[in-house]
Amino acid sequence: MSWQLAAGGWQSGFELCGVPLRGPVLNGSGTFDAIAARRAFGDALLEQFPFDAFVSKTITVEPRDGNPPPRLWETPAGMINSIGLPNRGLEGFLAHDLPQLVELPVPLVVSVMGFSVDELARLLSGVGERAEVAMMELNFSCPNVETGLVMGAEPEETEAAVDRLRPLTEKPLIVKLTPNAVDPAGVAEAAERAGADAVSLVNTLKGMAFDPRTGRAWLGGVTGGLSGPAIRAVALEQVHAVAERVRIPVIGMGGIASGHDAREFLDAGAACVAVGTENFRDPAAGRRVAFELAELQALPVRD
Ligand code: RRO
Repeated sequence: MSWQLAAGGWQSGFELCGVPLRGPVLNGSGTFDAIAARRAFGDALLEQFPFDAFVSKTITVEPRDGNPPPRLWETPAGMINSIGLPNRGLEGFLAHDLPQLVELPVPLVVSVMGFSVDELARLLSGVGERAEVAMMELNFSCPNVETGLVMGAEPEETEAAVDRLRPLTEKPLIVKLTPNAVDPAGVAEAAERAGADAVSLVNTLKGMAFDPRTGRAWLGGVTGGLSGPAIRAVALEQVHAVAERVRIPVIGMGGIASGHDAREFLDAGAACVAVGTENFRDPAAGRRVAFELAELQALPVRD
């Protein structure tokens, strides 16, 4: 891959699933609210956008309020979230969020989750036909919704779901894998067999915390998903195992907070990386990781 600056400022030669990207650093879905960031930082956000492609928060067909509070718990080197997929639903996303997200200066990936394959089909058809959307991510891995894990936990279900969904859009399909499966690499192979264009991993590991004062579960949703540097070694092992078994690109994530961390994921076989929990601490983390990574690779990166 070549990283030269091209006319218009984009680096040429780097791509994911045929979509040209200026570099390999994405965000993990749901870890960076680009609409709120635009309100806070104005056009400076567009001038120095932290990621090379933007992945939306996961949307569902119907609007959702999400889980009751508290929704977060800080752990050593990480956090547990139990957000529970709050979103405006398909219609609300198309009417309200999409027009704002298309103003971002990078390709847009829309993340979707359904409680059935029929719901996923509606989401893929509804969002996939929009020219502004570069790729779709199927979130088969949310840890905080009762039935959310079913499709991504088993190779057979994954293959059946992707097989049915694949023909519904011409957009590249990324399947987001859960680390809470017995055999994530088997699930990745199944997704590839059914026509997925890429896999991304890891989503959060199932976790739990107890309120020291009451002895009861801290999170309103009782259990949650653990993320941050605490899970990096687990994520690296899973990315390595998956990359050995599939030919499609792997988007690696799990506790990336520096260029060095990102390079470990590339060394493990990832084609791209995503920054997640670190965005909450430093909204510019994606850009910093990209610069640090480029420095490590002794390659130029766009200002
Ligand atoms: O919204 C969430 O609670 C959530 C989602 Br959709 C996900 O994919 N991963 C996660 O840790 N939390």
